[in-house]
Amino acid sequence: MKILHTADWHLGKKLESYPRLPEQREIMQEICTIADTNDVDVVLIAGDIFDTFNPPTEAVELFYKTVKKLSNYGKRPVIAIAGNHDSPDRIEAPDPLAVENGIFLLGYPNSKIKPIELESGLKIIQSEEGFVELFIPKSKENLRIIFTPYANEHRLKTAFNIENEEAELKQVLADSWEKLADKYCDTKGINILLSHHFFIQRGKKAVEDSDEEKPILYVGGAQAIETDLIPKQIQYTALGHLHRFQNIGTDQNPIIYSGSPLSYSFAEADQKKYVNIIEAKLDAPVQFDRIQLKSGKKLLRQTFDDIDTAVKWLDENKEALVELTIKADEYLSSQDRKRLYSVHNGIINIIPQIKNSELLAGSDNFIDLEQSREELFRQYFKYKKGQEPNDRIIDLFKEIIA
Ligand SMILES: [Mn+2]
Repeated sequence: MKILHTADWHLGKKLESYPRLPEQREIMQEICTIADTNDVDVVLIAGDIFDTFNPPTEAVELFYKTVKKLSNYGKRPVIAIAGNHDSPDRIEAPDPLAVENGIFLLGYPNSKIKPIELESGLKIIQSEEGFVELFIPKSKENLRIIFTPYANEHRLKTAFNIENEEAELKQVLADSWEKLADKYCDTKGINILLSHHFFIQRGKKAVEDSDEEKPILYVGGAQAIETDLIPKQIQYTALGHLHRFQNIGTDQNPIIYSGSPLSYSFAEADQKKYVNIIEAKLDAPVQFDRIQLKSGKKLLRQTFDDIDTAVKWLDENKEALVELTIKADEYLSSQDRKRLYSVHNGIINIIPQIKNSELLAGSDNFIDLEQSREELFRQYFKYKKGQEPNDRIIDLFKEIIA
């Protein structure tokens, strides 16, 4: 059975105010083509389909068109879960229509797919909250999916009927997975975990990633889930959330973030983007081969000492989206600013860095804008309130940013 794993489409996302929808249209087409040319049997989308709870109409249309193409009239099932950027209700809204096309949209950890058989031969064999077993017509094999869309603390507690304030949520999740795996996941089918949460290897510090996506799940939700909590029957774990492709499992037992299909922040500027193609067999380790995506603009960050060099470089990199840092003795004049913008349409930010200004001499007015947003917020808070923000305020700030 061939499975395509992708995640973090963030449809509707802009880079500052620069719209990425044209690139998103291209990349969606590229993913559809990859599914076709690789003769994929199933598509998994591991959350953060949209960038916001209320995405623009064009983004919603693009999503529906894309999953319809991917599903190939119900012959190739598409299973998508909500991420922390998605509204679970919105994700599930088109459900009856989607199901008829073999598209299964899951918003909550306790969502359930109704049994159904399509003309294509696709069949839901059995299902319960957080689990589905499908018969895949093309490969004639059964696929079991334990799924956990993103859920904050409140959603998790509601989904699992938890009243105990102290309950450790990741343990609740792990127990539920184990129960489902023991009940359904034997060697007569392919067994997959599909989730949008933040996973780490026990004892290891979190991998460095895009500053935008890491810390948020510490707030309220299940916190970081150790990978050894994944049931042993699971042959492949398809994750969403981190934007850089990474395997936090092993070759034998892959636990993979497929990453986003486009670079969505300058922190991802140097990343290559992929979808993962998994070849799964009964009772054997899966094999996988990531395919690099080609569409979309490059994100480039560059620092210059003078405007002439910057202009020349901009002219040579017209197709990229760029963040410029200009080191100068004085603040950037409006004339220089104009000159830069006039040679390039994709300038997202110009960050002035003053080298020798009197402003800086012995004063603490200088703000280093290359610091993280959290650090900048800390400084601002201290400046405004005269004291350090406490952990609760920092957590709240992270949640708002997310
Ligand atoms: Mn996410």
